[in-house]
Amino acid sequence: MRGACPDKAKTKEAAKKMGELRIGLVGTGAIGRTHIDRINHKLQGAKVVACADPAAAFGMKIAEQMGLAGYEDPMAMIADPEIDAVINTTADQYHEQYVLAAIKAGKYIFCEKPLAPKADACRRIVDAEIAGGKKLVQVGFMRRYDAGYCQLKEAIASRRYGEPLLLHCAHRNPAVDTSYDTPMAVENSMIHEIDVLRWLLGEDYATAEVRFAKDTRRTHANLRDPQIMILTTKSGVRIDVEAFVNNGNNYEIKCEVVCEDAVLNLPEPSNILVTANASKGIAIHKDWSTRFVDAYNTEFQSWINATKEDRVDGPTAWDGYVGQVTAAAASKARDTQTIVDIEYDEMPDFYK
Ligand code: ISE
Repeated sequence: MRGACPDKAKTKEAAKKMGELRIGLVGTGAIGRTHIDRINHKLQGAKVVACADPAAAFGMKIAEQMGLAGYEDPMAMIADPEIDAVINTTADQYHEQYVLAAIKAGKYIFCEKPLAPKADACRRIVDAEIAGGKKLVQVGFMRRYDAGYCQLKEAIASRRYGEPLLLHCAHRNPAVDTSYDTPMAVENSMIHEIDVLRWLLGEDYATAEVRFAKDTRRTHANLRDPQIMILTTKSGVRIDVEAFVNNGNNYEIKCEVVCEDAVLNLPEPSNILVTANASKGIAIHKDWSTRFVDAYNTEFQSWINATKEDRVDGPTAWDGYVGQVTAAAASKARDTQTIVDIEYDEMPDFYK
């Protein structure tokens, strides 16, 4: 049911007059609200004019607080002709239904990672998009927009340092809460490495393996922490990724690419060096929202621009599918403590 009051309807009208993309966002939790704020106050060419949440009352409350049109039913918002494009920041289990609804409505949709929690659900999205005959889906793998990863990609692609041979990576969070369990290290955290390293190297994976280390004293009964994921690519590049999500210190993402003729390291966005109280210090990142703030801004500005130009130019539904097939293989490898071969369906011409 629609819940827009007249002045909020005017917001949509005003956005239309200015030639701005009118976005409806489903999933009004913290990340969704951050994206509303970034689009409405920092970026150009679009406004989030409406929102909804699977928990209808919560979505309506956020709409009221943020001055947006609220919809009790997210499906009604997605289908509304006043909405040009959709952002999906719901919990993972809701992703598929809203992405399929946007495809059915012929609207561009940005879906936060993962595209869906299971590979078969991602494949259904891929099939629906192909059946609709038009690419509409972008997945929120924001690391592809990080300036440091872009520099690494350019350096690797140029081959001026020879072939990449080995990658040593780390994904460290200061702390996670007790709802974060062992599978989430792959499915929620290292899914970023699964996507961005495949993009960096420009090739798919062949095998996955996950091993545990000695557990930190900070962990709990449902979480083995740290873990190491080992991937090999089809051409034989070997990658190790440490996930240590209760490191007690900082949010730190490392990526070292060992090439034949050089070692390349991912740079971090720098902070000022402060001299005070008889010491010198540089503030560290405590979480991903500050570490990747520029990447998020670039990602959404690029999505807005491409959507207005009637195209998708970021990570596709196919990338979302490949990510989940890889994550499923890594999860199986962890549960069986074996090395698992990764089998993807053949890439449809539609995505080539
Ligand atoms: C979180 O869900 C994210 O997506 C962050 O980017 C990641 O670094 C963190 O480990 C995840 O829990």
